[in-house]
Amino acid sequence: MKRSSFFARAKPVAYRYYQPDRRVLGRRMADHLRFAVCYWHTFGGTGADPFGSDTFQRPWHAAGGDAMRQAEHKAEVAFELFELLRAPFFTFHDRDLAPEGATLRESNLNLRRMGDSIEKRMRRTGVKPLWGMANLTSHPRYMSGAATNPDPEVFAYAAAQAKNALEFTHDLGGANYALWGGREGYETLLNTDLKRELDQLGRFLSLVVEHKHKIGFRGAILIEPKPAEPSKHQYDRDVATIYALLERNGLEREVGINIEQNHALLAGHSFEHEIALAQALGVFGSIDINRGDDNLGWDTVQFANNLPQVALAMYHIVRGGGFTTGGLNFDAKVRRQSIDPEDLVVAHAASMDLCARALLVAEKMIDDAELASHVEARYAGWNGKFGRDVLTGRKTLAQLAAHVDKNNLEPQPRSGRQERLEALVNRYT
Ligand code: XLS
Ligand code: NI
Repeated sequence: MKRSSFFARAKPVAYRYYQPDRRVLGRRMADHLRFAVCYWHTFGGTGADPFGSDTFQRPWHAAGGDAMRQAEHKAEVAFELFELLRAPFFTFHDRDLAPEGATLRESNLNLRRMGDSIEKRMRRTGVKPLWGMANLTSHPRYMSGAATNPDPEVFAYAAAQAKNALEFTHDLGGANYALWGGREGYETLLNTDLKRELDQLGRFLSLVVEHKHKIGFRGAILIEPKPAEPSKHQYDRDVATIYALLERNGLEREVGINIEQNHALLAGHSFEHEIALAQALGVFGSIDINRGDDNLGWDTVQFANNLPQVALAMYHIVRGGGFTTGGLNFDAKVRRQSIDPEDLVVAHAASMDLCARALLVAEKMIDDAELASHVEARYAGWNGKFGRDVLTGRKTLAQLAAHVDKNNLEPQPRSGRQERLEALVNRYT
């Protein structure tokens, strides 16, 4: 592979655990994990934080450069990294790939022009989009929301942008189209009509789903929860909240959920809680894999590197049937001080290897079946006739009361065995 000067010093990646063709629980490792590199943090990141400016000197960010030429350079380096890592997928926002123009028409044209170049690179490398998205957060026109803006013309502009991004993702053969509502929320209820905004968000989602069917896009529509940041309160708070929004709009069979580790943490949940809940509700879609910091209340989006945590997540993912259109998207950024191009390679490679190792742990946990059999045994009572009758609505409250009375029931407490199960999990990792 010819190297651009950007990654000239990066060593070829050797994985310890990630062997794409290795069979794990009846599937290739690569098909379980479906790794994606995200365009925004990885190639758009500058190392800036709220207290300091850029620390990474990416050549395609040089001031005064030709924006389309810079986008081209970025694409060249991006596909080079995908190949170095042997990552099968990437994810993007429209504005990551091509610069915003003076009008929406010009922006769309820029995206189409970059699309031709991206498509050529996709054909050469076999790398595909896991999902595409419209960036409805960065531009000042969206400061008060995109779908939930008090101004219907902003809603229309966002809809036009989403239409174009969805069609573009479709043309590129994307496996999914995703939405995330960083500005779909509020800063203060003092100026917010919450009910109206929820209705607007529901309408927007419905429009996207209708258009997906109209153009014959076969991928899934995904929505990504996050409780806050950048807004004080976001309507797509967590899996449960999104489920309510979907059900209220009759979309629970149309839209899946893209769960992010750090966002789960910010919502006060464990990562595996969000995964298990999405599976229980039948809306599990995909994962933005990263890592938050238990001591910090914000979105640190570090590369996932915690084996027990990722192993439990993989356990739930695989036990729930694994990914269909989804995958593991590295929505993660290298730290402000990780300024070398090689840091980008190492960050992804190490995290890919960690996820592969976590998959092998999950395989052991599933093969061994001890954890699952504990859970099974704990609920065994519900499998009998009485339990089934209760759940299927064949017992009234009065009949249940009579049952207790007649049998003089006094159920005996049984241990939940938490410590034992925690020790069991440690044995696998
Ligand atoms: C931000 C989100 C973002 C989405 C894509 O917190 O995680 O990166 O995944 O807009
Ligand atoms: Ni994300």
